[in-house]
Amino acid sequence: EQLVFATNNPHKIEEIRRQLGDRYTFRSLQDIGCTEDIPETETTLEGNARLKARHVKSNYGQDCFSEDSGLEVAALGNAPGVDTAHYAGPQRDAEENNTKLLSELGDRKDRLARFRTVICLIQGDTETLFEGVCEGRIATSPVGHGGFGYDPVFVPTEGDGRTFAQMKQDEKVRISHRGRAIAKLQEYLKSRSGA
Ligand code: ITT
Ligand code: NA
Repeated sequence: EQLVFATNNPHKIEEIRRQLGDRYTFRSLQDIGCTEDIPETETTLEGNARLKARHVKSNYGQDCFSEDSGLEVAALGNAPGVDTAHYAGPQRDAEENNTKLLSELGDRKDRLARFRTVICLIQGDTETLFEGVCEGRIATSPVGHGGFGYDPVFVPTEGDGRTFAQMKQDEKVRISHRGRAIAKLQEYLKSRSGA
């Protein structure tokens, strides 16, 4: 079965492929010819997830799902939240985001954080949201080379003290925010297909 995943982030596609295997084939925004920027102007992950999926539905007429993810750090009032992708500024890369996060936290003892993913699925005129959360803490310096984004500075509570960037992709996906949201999406699709 073919599903349109309204994303420009190749790491997200890679993780979902890893998780759902060959049951589905995924088409990205690029694959459906959507090259324009979809401005993420909403103030919540839910809102931005909806916006991406609705853009595809209304401009390309295709059923699809999207996801918006964010890192919420308790001691920073749940920042960066919806600004996670551009925390250090519009043209900044992941390393600069991580540097900014570590400097904002300084040597604070309270380093509790959570990753949250909201998926928005549109099928026909029905919209359904799925959420996945992963609790953890922010490391004192970046460790590991796997994954993407904030993975080198995020240590999940359910793990053994390693950062996401030190884990194999399978390990990460089993406990991650995205993995959990995708598992809910998968259950829903299964129940609807009667399989
Ligand atoms: P879309 O095309 O799907 O919007 P994006 O990269 O812009 O891709 P978001 O708007 O959801 O994605 O921004 C979320 C940011 O949060 C992303 O760019 C990463 O910096 C970070 N992030 C999301 N999931 C992550 C993960 O599993 N590990 C580390 N960082 C993650
Ligand atoms: Na984005």
